Amino acid sequence: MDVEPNITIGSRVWVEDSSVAWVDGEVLGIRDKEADVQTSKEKKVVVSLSRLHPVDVDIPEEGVDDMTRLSYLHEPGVLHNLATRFKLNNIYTYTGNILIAVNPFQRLTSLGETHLMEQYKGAEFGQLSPHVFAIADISYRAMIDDRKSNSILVSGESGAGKTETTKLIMQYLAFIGGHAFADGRTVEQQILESNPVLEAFGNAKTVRNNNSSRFGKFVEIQFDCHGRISGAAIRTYLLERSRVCQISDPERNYHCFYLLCSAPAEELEKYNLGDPKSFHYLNQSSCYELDDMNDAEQYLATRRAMDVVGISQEEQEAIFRVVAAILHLGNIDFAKGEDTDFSVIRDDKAKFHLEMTANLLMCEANALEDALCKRVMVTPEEVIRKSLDPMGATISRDGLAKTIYSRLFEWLVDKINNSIGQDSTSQYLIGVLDIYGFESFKTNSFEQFCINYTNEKLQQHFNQHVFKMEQEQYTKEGIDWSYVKFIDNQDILDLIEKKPGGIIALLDEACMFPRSTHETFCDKIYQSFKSHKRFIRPKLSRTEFIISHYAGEVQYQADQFLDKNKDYVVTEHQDLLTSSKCPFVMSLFPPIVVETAKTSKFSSLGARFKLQLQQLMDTLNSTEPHYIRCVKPNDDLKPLIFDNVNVMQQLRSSGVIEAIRIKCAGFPTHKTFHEFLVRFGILAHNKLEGRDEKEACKFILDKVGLTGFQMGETKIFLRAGKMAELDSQLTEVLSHSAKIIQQEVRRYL
Ligand code: AOV
Ligand code: MG
Repeated sequence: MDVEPNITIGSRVWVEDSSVAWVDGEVLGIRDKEADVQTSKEKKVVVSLSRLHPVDVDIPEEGVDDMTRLSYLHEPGVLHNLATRFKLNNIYTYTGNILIAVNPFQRLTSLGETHLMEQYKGAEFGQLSPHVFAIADISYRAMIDDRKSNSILVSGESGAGKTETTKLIMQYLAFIGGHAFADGRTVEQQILESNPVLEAFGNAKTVRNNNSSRFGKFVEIQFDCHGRISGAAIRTYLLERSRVCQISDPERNYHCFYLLCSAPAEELEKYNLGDPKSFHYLNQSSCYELDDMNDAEQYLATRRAMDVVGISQEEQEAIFRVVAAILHLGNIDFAKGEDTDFSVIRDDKAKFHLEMTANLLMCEANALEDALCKRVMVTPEEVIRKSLDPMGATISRDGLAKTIYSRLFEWLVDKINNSIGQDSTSQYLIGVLDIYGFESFKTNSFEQFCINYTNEKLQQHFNQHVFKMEQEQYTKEGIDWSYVKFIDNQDILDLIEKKPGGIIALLDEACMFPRSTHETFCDKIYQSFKSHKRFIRPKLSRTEFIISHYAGEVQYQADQFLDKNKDYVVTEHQDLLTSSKCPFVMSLFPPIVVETAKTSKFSSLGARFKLQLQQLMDTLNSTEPHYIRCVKPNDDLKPLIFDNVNVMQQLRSSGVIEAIRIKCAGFPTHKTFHEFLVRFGILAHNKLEGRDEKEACKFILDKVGLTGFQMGETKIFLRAGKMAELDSQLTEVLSHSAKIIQQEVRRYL
């Protein structure tokens, strides 16, 4: 990238193009600072020389498996390399030690995964083609060798393949750290089977992904001193609650609702379920079935997975009873009562669903009706019973559905954690992070705000790791390296999370003031961030705001921010469910101790989420991170299509291009003197006697005449491509007799 392009007549160049991002062409003529270029799209264009990039003519036809081997590191080079490899079904490519994974939207392994895992086990990094298994393997080796926790952070936009990638990592770790001869339910089986359970309840079809995770997940796999899996902890982040009662066409609600509607007949009878089209929470969208998912089979598979993770038959039954209850709950409609504005249950059909819901939740139908339609207000003077109008009752009903569902999800996560068990003696772990990618829709609410905030946090972690660590290392080793600038996003994080004064803090303030509305909240933030360069006030709206995120601008609609930020359960709902005769339902709503209810201040989802994120960052900071960047090749979710413009946008916004630039501007390969000697000592032809490690390394480098390296205090730093040069020399030298010499060198060391 820092190579000054040497462009002359006849040069092959990349030219920017609106439909394919970059198109290649040949320079026909040069005038001043402009060139005439004939593109391969049969077009003649005039382009400023500064906007042209030379085509890398040296790279093999099939591309290179590590971007740092490209001779020119510019956007078109990187994009072209990924596209070339994708066509050959090589979906994985390294950039140094970052793995880029392009979603193939089809199964590619022909040999079977176990065979593949065998190959990657203990293989030297970079020796085999890039793969998720290689990243999992180095994380595991690093944990064992350096006695340090590691983490693997998987990121990418919705549908890019994060969850599938995470499952491959978990599969590999279970393979390498599993108990090969153990019988029964092993820890690793439980860990793997937690995925289908959580997906059934936490994933749904969205416009971006048929199996979109609507929660974030950090799985901490614990190992004992022998490197065997000894426990695990699953932490989840912010499940999207609104989906339970509100979906847009052509999306779906959470999978579990459809699975249950496809359960065996006797179960449907028990729960009085049938056609999903008859339920309000499902029929707001016309999508019921998914091409690649058989709900009936999936229902049975989920039940089996629940068995494995230790959820008993009785518990499973109770869980699905609650799922059915939510469907019936959604069908309880309200109408205005005679002579009043107060609401009553609309008709016999709605009454039937009320009975069914009460039945399944094991509470009194009358009590349920009251909890939905009435509120008790306690003032210092008196207790007022207020009836809600039909609109208010509907909101109350949906609130109840969301509360029950989110408690159910939390219960599942707790149950799985308890049943897998934590190894409190474990010192090392590998954490795997699969969190929702950056989102920008037509309407963006509080959920998108939190999701994008998460991504800002992770981007900062990535920046700090890749860039700052790289620089710090150069400084520590005394390497001369001119400072390369990178985009820091601390200013966006300050805007969101600074205390006091950030958006989350101001939102909490607004939530505590009884008279605030989303308009007053917006006024406040417009005022506070008037001159913040990451904050934009849209011209035509008084209830929206724009944040200029690292990955692009997102316009947020603030109208539901206050409601969604309030984290409380309506007392009437709480009382209703605490008094359920079903021990399971009761356990979802343990009674609130009166004292804390009175004294507890307002609890905010934003603040809680911020704290959770901070804890996650603390955990990540104590580990050695590895990054996987997932890329979605097209928005049609189809195999074999590689949409250049779309991919380019993702590479830019994920910081991959920036990371490549930084890496290659410096010295991407680092080896300790010792590592270097073990690998290349043989190039010295047995002349290392009497030299210390550093001198020995220098001797070898001079001997082979290598340029583009620097000696640090403890390590050698090589420019991009230099390792390959050394390796080819090594291949030449390695002969039968050379092997004997190497043994001697080793003995000397
Ligand atoms: P995501 O986790 O990144 O989105 P997924 O991992 O769910 O995306 O992938 C989306 C779909 O792409 C999957 O359901 C598969 O059909 C396909 N897919 C992904 N990776 C592979 C692979 N390695 N091999 C074959 N097919 C794959 V979201 O959860 O929406 O941000 O919130
Ligand atoms: Mg996912």
